Amino acid sequence: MKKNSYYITTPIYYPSGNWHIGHCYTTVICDALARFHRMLGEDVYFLTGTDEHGQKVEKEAKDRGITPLEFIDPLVAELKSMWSLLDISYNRFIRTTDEDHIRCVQRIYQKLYDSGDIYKSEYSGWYCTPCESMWTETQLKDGKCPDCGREVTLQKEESYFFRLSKYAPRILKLYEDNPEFLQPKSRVNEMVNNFLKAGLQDLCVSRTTVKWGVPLPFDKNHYSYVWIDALSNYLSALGYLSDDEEKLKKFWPADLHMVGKEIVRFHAIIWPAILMALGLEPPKQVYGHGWLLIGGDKLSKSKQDAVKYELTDPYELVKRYGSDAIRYFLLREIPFGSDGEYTNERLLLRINADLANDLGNLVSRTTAMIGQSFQGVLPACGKKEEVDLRLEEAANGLFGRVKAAMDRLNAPDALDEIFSVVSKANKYIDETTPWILAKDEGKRERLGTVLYHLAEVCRICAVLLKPFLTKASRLILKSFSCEEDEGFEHVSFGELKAGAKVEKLPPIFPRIDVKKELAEVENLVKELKKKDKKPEKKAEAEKAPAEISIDDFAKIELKVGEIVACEKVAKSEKLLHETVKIGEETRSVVSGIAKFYTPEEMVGKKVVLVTNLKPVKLCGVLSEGMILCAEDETGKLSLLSPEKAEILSGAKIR
Ligand code: ME8
Repeated sequence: MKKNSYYITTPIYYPSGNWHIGHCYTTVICDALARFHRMLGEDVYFLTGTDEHGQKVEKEAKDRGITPLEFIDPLVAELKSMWSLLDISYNRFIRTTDEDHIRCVQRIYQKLYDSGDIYKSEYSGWYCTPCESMWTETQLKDGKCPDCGREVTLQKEESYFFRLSKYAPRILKLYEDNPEFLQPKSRVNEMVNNFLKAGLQDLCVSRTTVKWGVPLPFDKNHYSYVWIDALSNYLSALGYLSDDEEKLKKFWPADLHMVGKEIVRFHAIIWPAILMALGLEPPKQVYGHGWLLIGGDKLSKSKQDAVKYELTDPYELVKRYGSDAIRYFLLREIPFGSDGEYTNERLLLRINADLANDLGNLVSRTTAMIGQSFQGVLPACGKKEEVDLRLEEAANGLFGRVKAAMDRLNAPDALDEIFSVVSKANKYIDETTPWILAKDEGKRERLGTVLYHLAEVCRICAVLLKPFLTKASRLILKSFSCEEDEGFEHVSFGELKAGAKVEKLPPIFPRIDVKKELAEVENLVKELKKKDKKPEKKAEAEKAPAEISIDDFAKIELKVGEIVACEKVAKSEKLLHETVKIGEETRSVVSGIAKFYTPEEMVGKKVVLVTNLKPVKLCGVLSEGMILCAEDETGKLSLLSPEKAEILSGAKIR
């Protein structure tokens, strides 16, 4: 039975490298929760990391002529530095390429195989040879490969399957018996109606074509399915099936898997089924949060390019406004469980209204007044009036209200509670008018009482803000000579001792001129976009094949051909079917140039062809060669032709 511990996880991130503020959302929420639970005195294990295997990485690395790890390592370093900028206090950063993780995945597969939950069968799908990809019937686009548009062939492949179908009734029961298991409620309906009601199909959990994965212990030709590999990180990090399962005993079942809503299905159906098969308890809760939207769609790198001037790069945002401001925006602005729109303007308005005006002003006015009237020494609290008691009561009840919100995982509500007390304190300044009291020597005790109340509210709010604003909270506590590592045992009014040193705190969140800043950001985004384009070009250049020898070149047979007939390929907008005379020979050739040449224009042209390519069928038409074209930056195509028209077809190109 686990006690006084809290195990919280983020999903492990794909090393995409195109990090944006949407990526920070899950991890910042988890960090606030992890810090909150640490301050409650619990033993917290906060796990995050990277999901590094799979076809995409394998291909990206291959295209660049480097190993998958050479491709991934710098991206992982980037992600770690992003977490460090945002003050993310994870206990472990796990990589699916870590040795202990790989070992654990293999043992999980073996255990499931031994118990009969993984069995060998046949997977049939549509295979695209050039892309080396297998597709299901529904994934095909007009019956062709959805990636390259080429013909696909029906193939059967030997694969291993996980008996997911067997677990559907138990998963439904899990939802019924544990309403807290999957939150928010709407996600349960999605899972039940879209997947579970119809019954589940067994899941294909091995690949032979993608080799950048974990080899299966019982069949080395097969590699793990990426999602089983990825989900297992939640157990491998605790030493599951290793010699040391101490952490597992302490932290499993996980208290919370926080995930974006698009991956709830994996966490709330496949994952509990695997755990049931392994004989382990399911996690206590899976929470599917909403997305940061931009222009109404999920913020993603491609969307970011389409929407003009929103700055979404976490490094730039932290550099301009500081990590606290970014954390605050993410934690406060997006209604928890729902989607929320991201714009630079909303971010700046939040910073100004809450952080610069409300919190910043309260702290700088309080510390400045104690400096001016009491030489930076905290005055004693005298006789309390009604207005003081009201503020004191609001501050005293604050911890309970914040905790209740955090128990519901609702950081926006928790922050709302804290900032409502900050507002009350600012209103208290207006009501008690300390600047007038300061002018009257006879009101000195009253002034002391007012400033003491303000100081206490600042301190209590700072303690409660620690999980959210990691830097500002420390600065505030320090200015009141409080221990920076003060925990939730110090949230009652009256702890500050008269005579304590109070240092004047300059504005912790300077006010931003929104109009000016938005104009600057627009220019910055334009600059960043230009820079962004360059590396792409460089990557293209890097992708260019390395030098080849004359022998390599000699392998390509190039000849002049004359087009004697040409027609459009039925059901294709891109393809033309040419009949090409090459010397004595006539060949059928298909080319993707229908957007640039009509069939009539093509007839009679002399062109250059690669004549020793393996024949393929494109849209059902045989192609026995490739006509060469030049392509400019806009994507326009122009045929290559011999400069002298009298050159005969069949002439060799050297
Ligand atoms: O899904 N708004 O990784 P990932 C909010 N490797 N959250 C967003 C977001 C946005 N606009 N864009 C991304 C994976 N995220 C898998 C997980 S776990 C065993 C394997 C969030 O890099 C997303 O919802 O695509 C997810 O929680 C996290 O970023 C990582 O996404």
